[in-house]
Amino acid sequence: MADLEGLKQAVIVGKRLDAVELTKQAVGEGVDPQELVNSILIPALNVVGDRFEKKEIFVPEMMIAAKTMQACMDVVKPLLRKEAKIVHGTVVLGTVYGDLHDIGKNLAKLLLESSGFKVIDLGVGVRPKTFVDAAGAQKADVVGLSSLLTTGDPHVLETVKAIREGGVSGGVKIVCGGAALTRRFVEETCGADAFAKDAAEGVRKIKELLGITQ
Ligand code: B1M
Repeated sequence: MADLEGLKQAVIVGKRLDAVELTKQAVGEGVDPQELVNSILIPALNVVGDRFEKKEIFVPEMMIAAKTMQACMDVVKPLLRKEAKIVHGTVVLGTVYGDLHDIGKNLAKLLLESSGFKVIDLGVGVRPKTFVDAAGAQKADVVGLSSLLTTGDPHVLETVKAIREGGVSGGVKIVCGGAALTRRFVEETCGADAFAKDAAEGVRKIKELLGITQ
């Protein structure tokens, strides 16, 4: 039987080979890959975050856990990726300036692509002007911002303002996600169109904003 608790612990303590092996076993035994990400891999990183906050572990251990999670994601990704036949629109996606976290952004990208969106991934530490330029050049329907650090709040605010004032044509929509953000901050303070608590909500909100019903 799949050792899901063992997998979670392996990610938490950063035992990469064990974690990859247990991931392969789990999906081999029919555990739903999306469920594995949502119920085991992401919660494992939440434990890592809590331990970091309590100063029980430090940046190197957090880094090793993140790399372990990413190695597991490499196993799971091909199973999550669906070939979408329709192109619903273009999303320019990136992590805001000053922030190098990308696991959540990459998950959002995977799910968007599987749901029929073309995604232009600007990477991490993206300056407001880069978002504006890319949204204009790609004729984006949506800009997706990811922000994991509280210190990133001003950058989210500045990016939303730059996009709104930057003359990006066609009323581009802005959707923000990431652990540091709240619905209230995103939708009321920043004036973005929607907050997404997870990647699935990101897809749902984007479809809603673009009036896509399939
Ligand atoms: Co960092 N880190 N980290 N970290 N890290 C957090 C975010 C932190 C909360 C940990 C803690 O203290 N509990 C804390 C921030 C505290 C705060 O600001 N309030 C923190 C800190 C402090 C730091 C450093 C400053 C530490 C230091 O150097 N002293 C440093 C910052 C570096 C920088 O960015 N400039 C740092 C570094 C790192 C690592 C490099 C070691 C590593 C990142 C590796 C990587 O990303 N490649 C790391 C990690 C792994 C974490 C935690 C443990 C896990 C983050 C993660 O990947 N979660 C994190 C603690 C936590 O979040 N509980 C922590 C899983 C991921 C799937 O969730 O990104 O929220 P998330 O994405 C979700 C949704 O939010 C949403 O969908 C995703 C999937 O469902 N979503 C979107 C996200 N973006 C979206 C975009 C959309 C839609 C939905 O657009 C449409």
